[in-house]
Amino acid sequence: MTRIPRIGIGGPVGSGKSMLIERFVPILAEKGYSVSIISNDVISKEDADRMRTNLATKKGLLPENLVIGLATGGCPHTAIREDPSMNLSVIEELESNHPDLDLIIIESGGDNITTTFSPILADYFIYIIDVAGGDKYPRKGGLGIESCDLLVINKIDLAIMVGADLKLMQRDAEINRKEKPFVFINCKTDEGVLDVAEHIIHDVLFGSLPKSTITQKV
Ligand SMILES: Nc1nc2c(ncn2[C@@H]2O[C@H](COP(=O)(O)OP(=O)(O)OP(=O)(O)O)[C@@H](O)[C@H]2O)c(=O)[nH]1
Ligand SMILES: [Mg+2]
Repeated sequence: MTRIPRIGIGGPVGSGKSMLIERFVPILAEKGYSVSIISNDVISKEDADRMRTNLATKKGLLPENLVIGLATGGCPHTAIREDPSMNLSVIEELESNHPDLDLIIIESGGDNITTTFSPILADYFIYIIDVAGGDKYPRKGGLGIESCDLLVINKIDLAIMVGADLKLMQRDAEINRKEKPFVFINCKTDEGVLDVAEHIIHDVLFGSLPKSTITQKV
């Protein structure tokens, strides 16, 4: 069976995981990549429902069968790290029913700064924080911030309102992440979202033409 590349997106409650997905998936779609989303929530399946019926556009982000909601219960990191079996069984089904997919995106339920994905589950890890949590977070570090492949610092529009110093966040991210990348974004205006999409294309999909393009050529 084809193994479809997977990215995991984690971060604190409300940092913008779902909204980031909602913003970059259309960019990938426009470039011809076909994706599926597994949205983990602790109790509800609200985020997945929202992606199926995007209120802003009145149409779903993706066909309904490509957005899967999982209500994992317990601690969100359990379902993406300690025991990813729920997610893995959904992936197995996707790989068997939709072998032409280019990418599977797994959103974690909102968690804490020690969040990481099991390498069995995700090939690439995006950790997203927002400036409203305080400009201390890149400095405080934590497994998520330090070990992720791409750190996303969201809601830069709110910096002025909460007194967050973006220059300080940049300096601390550079120190704590060594050479690894990070981007500042604003999901409300899409500022920086293209950078995230380009990281995904370059780091995860690079070298693989969209399968839809390949199919067209055959
Ligand atoms: N001002 C502002 N608000 C944002 C931005 N990104 C997201 N939000 C808002 O932040 C709230 C939480 O966004 P979500 O995308 O639901 O966050 P999440 O991380 O998926 O939340 P959980 O899955 O519940 O942990 C929503 O009300 C968004 O509209 C941003 O860049 N700027
Ligand atoms: Mg969400």
